[in-house]
Amino acid sequence: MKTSLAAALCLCVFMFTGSSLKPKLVAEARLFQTADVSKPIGMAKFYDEGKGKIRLNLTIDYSERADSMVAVHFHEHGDCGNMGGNSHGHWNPTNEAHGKWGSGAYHSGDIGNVQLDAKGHGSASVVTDRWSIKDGDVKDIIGKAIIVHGGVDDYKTQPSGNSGPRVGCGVIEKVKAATSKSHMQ
Ligand SMILES: [Cu+2]
Ligand SMILES: [Zn+2]
Repeated sequence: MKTSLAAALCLCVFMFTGSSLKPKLVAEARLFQTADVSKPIGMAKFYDEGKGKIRLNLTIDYSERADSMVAVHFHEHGDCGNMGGNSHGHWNPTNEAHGKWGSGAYHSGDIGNVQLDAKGHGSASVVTDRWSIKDGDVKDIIGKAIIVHGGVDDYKTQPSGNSGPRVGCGVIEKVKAATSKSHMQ
């Protein structure tokens, strides 16, 4: 009995002090429908995990796309105009071929396919050292666009996986230090 109480207290103290070490929110992108920019369809949150790694937690809530698979990539220009066309091609700081995340070759923003459920909800999470939020860094993701496609990425076709129309878009923006205390969600 005494041991478990001590263990519980210990865990409690650990969780309390541990909370300040949680990854810090450093950037985010609010995603909207390209056909109607008043309609939000998701959120990308980027956290500094330390040691040069950044985590993306992506959530999509796109009811019009329920029960489908959508492809997600970072595109090189942070401009969602012209139905996402202004974002141009895939952001490709390492000059690699388009492909599947984690495979031999892929673009640094090839997040890949995300399955949406019956309500249009889906999520993805990635931790990588391919991104940074440092000005002038070739890996800097700030100002890039995140495009949600209405089709499935085949991970093969160059240069963009034959992923279909651009149905959602958002621009990655830096989160200022004063508001970066929010915990991971
Ligand atoms: Cu794309
Ligand atoms: Zn790509």
